[in-house]
Amino acid sequence: MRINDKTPKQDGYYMPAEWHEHRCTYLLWPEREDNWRENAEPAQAVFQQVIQTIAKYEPVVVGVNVSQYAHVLEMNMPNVQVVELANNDAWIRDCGATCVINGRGRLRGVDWKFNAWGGLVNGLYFPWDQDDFIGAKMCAIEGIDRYRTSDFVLEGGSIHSDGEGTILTTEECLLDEGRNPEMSKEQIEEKLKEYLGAEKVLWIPKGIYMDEDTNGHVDNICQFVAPGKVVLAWEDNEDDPQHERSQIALDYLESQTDAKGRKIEVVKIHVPNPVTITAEEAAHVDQVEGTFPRKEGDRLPASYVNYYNCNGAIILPIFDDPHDQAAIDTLKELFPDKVIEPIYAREILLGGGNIHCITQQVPKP
Ligand code: KQY
Repeated sequence: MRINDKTPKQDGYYMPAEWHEHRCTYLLWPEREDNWRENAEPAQAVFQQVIQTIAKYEPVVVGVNVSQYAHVLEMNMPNVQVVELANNDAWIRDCGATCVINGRGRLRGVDWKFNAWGGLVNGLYFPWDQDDFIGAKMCAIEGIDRYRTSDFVLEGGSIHSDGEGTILTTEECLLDEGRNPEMSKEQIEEKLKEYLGAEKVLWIPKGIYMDEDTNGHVDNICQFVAPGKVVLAWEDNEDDPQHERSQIALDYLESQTDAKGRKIEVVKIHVPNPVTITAEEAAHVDQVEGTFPRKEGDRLPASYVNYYNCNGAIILPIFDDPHDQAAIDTLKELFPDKVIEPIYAREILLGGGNIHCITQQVPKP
């Protein structure tokens, strides 16, 4: 398939909202032992649950390194296609293509340059070469043309689109020195508008507390639920460092309008109580030079906002926490026509992200 020389905006393409109907969802299969404990087996069990849950609602494509291919193929999961897709880790939200559509039933992919969340400045592992091919390979499998941003680093978890011209992101992530240090905020904003076919970018100052792996991706703190309406990860306790971050985001969002001039309505979803790594969990992750060690007591960036909005369902991470039910109830009110599918997702969180980070939608054009 072709690489396009212009930008999606110049060609009349834009990123639809996540609730736009999907053709399918992509995931990658986890296995690296310096990120996932106990040979990644506990994480694989939860990934399998996520895959099978999404597959009840839409087709799923799972990309697997050759070493795990037979294992995953033999699971024989209905509505799931298993493809060999070499990867460095399993975060396809970030290394996969962002699909864009036009108003005439066509689909293309944006293949962002990927540098493992900060390259040689503060990236999480080296090399990341296989991950950087995932966007191109997704486009090849889907048989769609792509746009490649060779001079611009971005991960899909750092953006959300309302499908009507507005993009959400965070300053903490996009202005971090590990991605595009030579570019100004205005130049970065211009890239987002060109490659996502958007008119306006809303810059939330900071992401979730301790989301250090991603430098504060927006998909852990805020997500559109409709044009002009978002959910925001919230913390009532003023003594918890999350409170100030959420309050700053709330003040910012309530002071803004979107691309169509609408005020932003904010629905709060309280975060779970602090989730920290146990000694047992820390002990069974391989310590490798060049990757961030997992240490007992480290706080994890737990948030319900990192849910995935697929056809007919919300795939929601839960944490066996007193706040789980409120998150379920709030999302049920926001999406009365969808099934809320809660999944106990601590094992994904231990790897540094959650359900939104491990999924990537291909919209139905
Ligand atoms: O949350 C994400 N989008 C990715 C997190 C990567 C963590 C690697 N340890």
